[in-house]
Amino acid sequence: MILHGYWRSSASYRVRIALAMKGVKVKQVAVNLRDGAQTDPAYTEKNPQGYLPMLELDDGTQLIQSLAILDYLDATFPEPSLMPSEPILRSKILAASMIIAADIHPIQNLSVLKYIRGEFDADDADVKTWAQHWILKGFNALETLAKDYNTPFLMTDRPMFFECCLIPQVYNANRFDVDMAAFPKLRAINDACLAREDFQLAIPDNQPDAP
Ligand SMILES: N[C@@H](CCC(=O)N[C@@H](CS)C(=O)NCC(=O)O)C(=O)O
Repeated sequence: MILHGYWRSSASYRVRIALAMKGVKVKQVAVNLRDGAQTDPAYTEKNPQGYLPMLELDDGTQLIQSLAILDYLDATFPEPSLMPSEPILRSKILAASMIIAADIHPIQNLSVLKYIRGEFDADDADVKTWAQHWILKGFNALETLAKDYNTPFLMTDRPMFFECCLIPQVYNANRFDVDMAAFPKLRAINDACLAREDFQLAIPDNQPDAP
């Protein structure tokens, strides 16, 4: 399998975590977001959306959308599972993951930030205020949801689907200087995950294309 990704792409980072947790080795191909390689026809003919990541299977099948890729990996390499089997807990973990993947991350994606700079004259400070606003809103909701669970990870005793999404989003929050003081549980989850060897394999700085 080939993972088309970028060291700093948080959606690629989600997939790298899942692969590392499951001990699945893939070839990594870097698509340099800073150079705009995601809009190059060589890439968009594989992924017309022009976003990372994309997982190319050995038979050439191309899978896009990080959460759909996590779902594929979980179905194909079931151990350790990323989702509990109990339907309510499963739904709650998926909902928490979507707070990140559907509600926080898309509005501070590279192309969105480029758009607000270009169309609305946003400068670096505006962009930072914008990103911090949406990250704080989502993290507030997650910290509140976490209060119902006395567990080391969001709602479970080991990292699962949600943690594949959270740790890249915290990395992203740090890039935007988000003050994490109000989120003790999210910080504890982040620390516990980053203390693990599998999460370390997936961190941006440990990728072959990291400068
Ligand atoms: N919902 C998509 C989001 C993918 C996405 O936004 N990827 C970013 C990198 S983290 C990207 O490729 N951005 C390129 C751009 O905005 O031009 C997923 O989860 O895979």
